[in-house]
Amino acid sequence: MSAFPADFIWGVATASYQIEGAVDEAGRGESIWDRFSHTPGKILTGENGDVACDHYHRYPDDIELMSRLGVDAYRFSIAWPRIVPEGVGGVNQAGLDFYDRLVDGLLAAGITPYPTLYHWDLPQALEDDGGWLNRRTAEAFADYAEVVVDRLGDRIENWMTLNEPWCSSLLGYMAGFHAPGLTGVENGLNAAHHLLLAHGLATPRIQAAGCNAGIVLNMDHMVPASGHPADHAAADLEDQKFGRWFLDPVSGRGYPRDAVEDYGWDMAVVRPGDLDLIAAPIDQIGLNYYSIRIVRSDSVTEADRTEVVAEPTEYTEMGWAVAPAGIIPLLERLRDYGYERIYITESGAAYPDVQDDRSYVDDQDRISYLDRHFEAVSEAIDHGVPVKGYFVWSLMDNFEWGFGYSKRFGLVRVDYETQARIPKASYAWYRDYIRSARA
Ligand code: IFM
Repeated sequence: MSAFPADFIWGVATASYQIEGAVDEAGRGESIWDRFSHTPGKILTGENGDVACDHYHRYPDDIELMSRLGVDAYRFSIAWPRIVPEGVGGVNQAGLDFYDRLVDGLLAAGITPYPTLYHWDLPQALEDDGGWLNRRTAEAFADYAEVVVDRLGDRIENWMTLNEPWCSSLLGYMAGFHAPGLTGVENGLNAAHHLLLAHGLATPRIQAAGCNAGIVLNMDHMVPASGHPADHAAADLEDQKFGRWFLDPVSGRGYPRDAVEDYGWDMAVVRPGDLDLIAAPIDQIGLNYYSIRIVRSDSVTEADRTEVVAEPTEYTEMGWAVAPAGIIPLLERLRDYGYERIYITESGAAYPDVQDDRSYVDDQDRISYLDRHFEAVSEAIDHGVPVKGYFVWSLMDNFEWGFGYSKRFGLVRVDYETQARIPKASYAWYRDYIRSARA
C-alpha cells in the first residue's frame, strides 16, 4: 500500500439533502430540491429526498458505522432551510439543535466534523425572490453562515462554504438539470458570480470566529485529444470554463479571460470590489475529483491528429472514466496556486452493486477504484503537494440528485425499504486500509 503522512485525515462524506430526509420536521423550510424533485419529470426515477437515508433520525447509528470504520473525520453539509427556513430572518433553533447533537455525537466518537455550509439546498423562499440570480442571496448566505458558526464554531475548526458551485450554478441555472431547473448561459454565469460572492462574504465571518474557512471545487482533468494545437486550445478553454471558472477568482486571478469571451458574458452583475471580496484569503481548499475528460476541437479532422490519446477503457456506472492519475495535475495546480492545506473532499464511484441473498455487496470494483486513487494521491504528496486528507464519497448510498436512488456510491449499502445499513466489502477494506496507513 502507499505511504501517507502520520497525520493524514481519513474520512467519509455525505450531504444534507442526499441523506437526511425529515423534510417537514422541526421547523425546516422548503428547499429548491424539495420543489424540484417533486416536479414531475425532473428526477429520472421520480424519487425525492423526503425520507432519503432517514439520517435525521438515525444519525446515532450512522456515527456508530463511522466509528467502526475507524475514520478520523466526517464531512457533511448543513441544510440552510433547517436553520433559516425562509432564507432570511427568523432562525430555527430546532434546526441548530439537530446539528448540535450530531456534532457532539461525532466528537464523543472521536470523529472530527468538517461541515460544508451549502451543498445545494437553497431555501425555496430565496429562490422565489430570484435565488442565486439575486445578489441579496449572497448576503443572506453570509448571515446564515455566521448564525451556524456562532453556534457550532466552539467545537468545529474547519468549515467549507460551498460545495461544487459549478453544479449549483451551471447545472442549476444554465443547463436546468439541477434545482431550480433554470436555463441560459447568462443565468448560469450570474448565479455563479453570486455564489462566489456568497463564499467571499462568508469567509471573513467564519474566520472572525477563530475558525478555518475554505471552498470545495469539483474539477476534471482536461486532456487534449491529440498533440494538435487546436485540441490543446480546446482543452484549455474547457478547463477555464470548468475548474478555473471558480478557482481563479477565489485565488485572486479574476475570471479566466478566454472563457469570458467565449461565453460572451457581459459581466454586468460584477460590481466594483466584488473580485476582491471573492478573493478573501482562505485557509484550505477542497478538491472533489471524479474523472478526466478527453477534449477535441471541432476544427480538427481525425486525419490531422497526431499523438492521439487513447480513449479510456474503464468507466463507473455514472459513465465517468476511471482515471486515478488525473488527480495529480489538479493537485499540483492547487499547490502551484499557493494552497498549503488541500483536502480531497470527495472521490468515489457508483457501481451496479450486485447484492447476494444476505444483501451483501462484494464491490471489488469500488475497492480497486479507491486503492488506485489513494495511490495517486500518495504520489502527489511525494511531489510536494500538501494534501491533508481524503474523504471518500460516500459513507452510504444516497439520493443521487437527478438520478434518484438509482446510483449507489456508498461504502455501506442502504436498503431504502427498511433503512437497513449493510456494509459492503469496500467498507471493511477501507477500515483495514486506514489501520495499515496509521501503522
Ligand atoms: O453525489 C454527488 C455529490 O453531491 C457532489 N459531488 C458529486 C457526487 C456524485 O455525483
